Amino acid sequence: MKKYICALSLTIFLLSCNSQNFKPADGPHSSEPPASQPASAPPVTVDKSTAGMITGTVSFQGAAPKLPPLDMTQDPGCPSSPQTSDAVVVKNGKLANVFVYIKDGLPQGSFSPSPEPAVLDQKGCRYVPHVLGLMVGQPLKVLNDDNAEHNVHPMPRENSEWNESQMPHGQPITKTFHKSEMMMPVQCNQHPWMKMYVNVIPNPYFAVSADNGTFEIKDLPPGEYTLAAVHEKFGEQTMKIKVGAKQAAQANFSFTAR
Ligand SMILES: [Cu+2]
Repeated sequence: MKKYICALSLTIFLLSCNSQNFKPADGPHSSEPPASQPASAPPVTVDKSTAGMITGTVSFQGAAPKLPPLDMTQDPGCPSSPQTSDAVVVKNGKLANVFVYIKDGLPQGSFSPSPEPAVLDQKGCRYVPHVLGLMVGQPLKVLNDDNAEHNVHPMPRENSEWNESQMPHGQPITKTFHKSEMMMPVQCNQHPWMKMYVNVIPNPYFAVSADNGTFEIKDLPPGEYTLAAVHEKFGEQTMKIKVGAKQAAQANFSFTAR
């Protein structure tokens, strides 16, 4: 962290906070993903000696909506006590499960996906994590830690739909998505309360806010970016942010109860 010059030297300017490009009432597909570069585009080389980062916190103003508890008693392989929903997670005024990503401003060219899979677990008959990001072409590995059978069913708009059952503690399912797509819902055909969102992004610059609302996007080339934050219930906000060489730029979002 020492190499990053901290907040005082930041140049951050907000031009369009609270823009609402994402309309959850119309379905989680309405956000436009960042533009994909053709696979043949020259790779972007990031100079780590000048790279910066963005850190921030997602806050929540007002009273968080009270969601009904999840009743999983239809399946003896699932928890028998009522479980809290992951759809809105607010603790101490901070909002978790917000997908934060660079929407615009990156250098032209392609970014290679990590060969390491992004992991989606099924644990206690819920998805862990509830919101996940991975790169176009990066494998997604789905695990089943439960004594219950699940049926993993992504419902993409841009990618190919699939739908596979997975036995209790069954073999992992590994898939790849070939096109950018925001907030792709994944549901379980066995358990109607199980739902999560996958974001398929053409670059590695994304994060999901933690339970304390924080996020971090590292190894960014210096530049001026459009940073977006999207939540399944509260929509999308964007802001302009400048990241200088070796700087840790700060970007804080705030969502409001509806
Ligand atoms: Cu299930």
